[in-house]
Amino acid sequence: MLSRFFRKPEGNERVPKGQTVTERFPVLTYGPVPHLESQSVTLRVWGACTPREFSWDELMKMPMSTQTYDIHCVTHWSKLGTTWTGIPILELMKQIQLEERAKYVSIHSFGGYTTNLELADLLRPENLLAPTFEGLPLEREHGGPLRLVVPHLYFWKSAKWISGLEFLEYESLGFWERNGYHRRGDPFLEERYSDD
Ligand SMILES: Nc1nc2c(c(=O)[nH]1)N[C@H]1C(S)=C(S)[C@@H](COP(=O)(O)O)O[C@H]1N2
Ligand SMILES: [Mo]
Repeated sequence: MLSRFFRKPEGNERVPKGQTVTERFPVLTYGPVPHLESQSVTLRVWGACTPREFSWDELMKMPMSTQTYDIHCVTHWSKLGTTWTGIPILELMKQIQLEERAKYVSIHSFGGYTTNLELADLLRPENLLAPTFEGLPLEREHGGPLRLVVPHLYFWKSAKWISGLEFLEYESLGFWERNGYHRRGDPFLEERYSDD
């Protein structure tokens, strides 16, 4: 009987409209999967900030946090209770001098994928640069050695094989956003596609 009080919320309270829960972890990648040695992975920041490049070793020395959350893909699957370990974006940002005009960010990946975020959507405590999924090194297909995780937006915003953050004064659309996806992509508002 106790379980009645301690049970997790029912799936439906957590699953946005139009989504179906999957136990699997589908791979969605446009184009080839890059082969990257961890040591060759760096994170470059530029644009409306003091430019700098973080080495893999510098990144791995930053404070890490483990967080569990639901992820929602625009292709209608949701996966509940995924656990990621990584550098909180807010920790990384302590080492980045932003200019006041920075209002948007373009996320860049090895291989050329890009996606865009408003600064406020990047600067959330749950967002991670994650090398670890469910306690194991993140698989290459899922973005290993390092990917962004922005769980409050559709999963296309969570750039795999992240290589850089370009801070911008004006919004610049990323790969899927230029190809018809919504500029922001909140799954609970069903912001799947752009209207124009
Ligand atoms: N670099 C890169 N990141 C990417 C993608 C991609 O094609 N390239 N696909 C996006 C899309 S559309 C989704 S739904 C998720 C899928 O992540 P997964 O393959 O780990 O499920 O990654 C996102 N990040
Ligand atoms: Mo996607």
